[in-house]
Amino acid sequence: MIEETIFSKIIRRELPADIVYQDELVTAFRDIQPRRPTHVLIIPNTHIPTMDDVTTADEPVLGRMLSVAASIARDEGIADDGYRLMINCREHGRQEVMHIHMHLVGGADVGPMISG
Ligand code: DGP
Repeated sequence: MIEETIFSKIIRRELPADIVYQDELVTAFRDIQPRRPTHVLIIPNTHIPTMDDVTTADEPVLGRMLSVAASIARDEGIADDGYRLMINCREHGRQEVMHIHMHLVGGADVGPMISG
């Protein structure tokens, strides 16, 4: 069995987190190290370690992650000015937590897409 991460415990509410949205497919909570005024992580409730593990069977949850991100952005009042969505994958993507998560970042200019 692939080892679960701290995010599975957040989904099951065994560890504290500022959860802003949860349904049968996804959970969204505020990042512990926010890079901008709004920094929310949207994750599948099932454990998918990396984007490289995604299959066509995951399309419903991946679509839900996007629609929930758009909805949260509107709720946060950052949609008109815009925001960035990011999913990091493995070493070169600097993925730290091996449970796929989409970063929703905004509330201020997020800078160039890739620095350096
Ligand atoms: P990434 O580099 O894409 O794997 O980003 C992982 C993010 O997860 C990072 O911005 C910090 C956040 N994070 C790590 N552990 C926790 C936690 O226990 N709670 C919350 N809310 N966020 C966490």
